[in-house]
Amino acid sequence: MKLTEINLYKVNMKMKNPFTTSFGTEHDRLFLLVEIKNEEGLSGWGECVTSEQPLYIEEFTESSWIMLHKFLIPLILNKEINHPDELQEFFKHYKRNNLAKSALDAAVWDLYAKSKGITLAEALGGDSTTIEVGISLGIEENIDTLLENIKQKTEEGYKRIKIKIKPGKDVEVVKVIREHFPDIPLMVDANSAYTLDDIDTLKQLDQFNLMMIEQPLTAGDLIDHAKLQKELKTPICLDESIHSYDDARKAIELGSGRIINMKIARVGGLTQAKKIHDLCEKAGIPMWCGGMLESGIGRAHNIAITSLANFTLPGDTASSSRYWDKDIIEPEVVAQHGVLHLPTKPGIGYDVNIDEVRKHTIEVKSFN
Ligand code: OSB
Ligand code: MG
Repeated sequence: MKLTEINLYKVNMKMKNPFTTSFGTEHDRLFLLVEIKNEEGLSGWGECVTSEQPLYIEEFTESSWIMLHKFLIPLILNKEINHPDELQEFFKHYKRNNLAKSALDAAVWDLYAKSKGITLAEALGGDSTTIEVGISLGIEENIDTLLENIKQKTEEGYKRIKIKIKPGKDVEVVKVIREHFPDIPLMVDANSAYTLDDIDTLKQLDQFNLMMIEQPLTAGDLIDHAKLQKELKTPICLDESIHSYDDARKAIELGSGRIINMKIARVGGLTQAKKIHDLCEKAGIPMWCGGMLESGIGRAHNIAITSLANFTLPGDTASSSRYWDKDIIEPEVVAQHGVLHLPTKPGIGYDVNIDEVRKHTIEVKSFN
């Protein structure tokens, strides 16, 4: 198929509630959408899940906007491709910028699946028809607010609760949660807020029967994560550390963690995500799909990849209503008792509500 038209949207959506991690608070999502059309007029969609500031990763919305229109889109516009994997060859000389690359990769995968009349999950080789979802809860000033959030989400049936931690809001917080909820599947995510100097604090977390501790140390610290894992009973899960197949291979070889959080965008798209999935499956490393506070478009891609066999742990792909008053896809994503049914229509399987997209769009660039 030929990629005859590409539209790049800069979008600002207001979140229902602010979300606080160890690196800051997000109130709104300023991100990008990509629409790619083929010669038959079919549209594939992808989401560039950047934030306004480079806090989670070095990319940010303005940097990806430039990366996409100045470098990446011209490489693929009007090119004939047979399969989305071919994008890797086009992009290979440009370093990193995985979130920007992933937006195009995801749109081409959606378009490819639609052109074949199959679901994105089928195109990726996934066979699950339902997936289990957990929920990620931000840091709260007031512990009672957090306890109330946990109670509510547990009652809604989410399959595991993840809370964000940072120095000073860790052991005590988890202790109080365990007093109220001794048995819920619980995990913590530090977003790189600690160093090996904090090992005593991190070791104290071992007493709370946590499913895992996500990304305690800095992204590049595979060696320090390996040292830490040797000292902890609780499995370490890597998020920010894994940007590529090679990162995953090295992390597994070093023993830097026992679980991997897959974020499609962080690894540069679905082609890479699938390769890393297959590697982890062979190595016996369980995975789950992480979230980046996506709109329904990014969420749909997350749901599709989670249908692959090695996604054995509940992911962060919660209902649209967790984040948005109104999502930009139809129907919206709805988890029932922590379970989502894979959509059955071709491609991402949800319709993009273009009026709703336009309502939130602050800038568009079109290429053909
Ligand atoms: O570390 O997984 C993370 C949100 C933004 C940036 C990083 C992370 C997160 C989340 C929320 O944990 C996941 C979600 O619900 O989309
Ligand atoms: Mg994380």
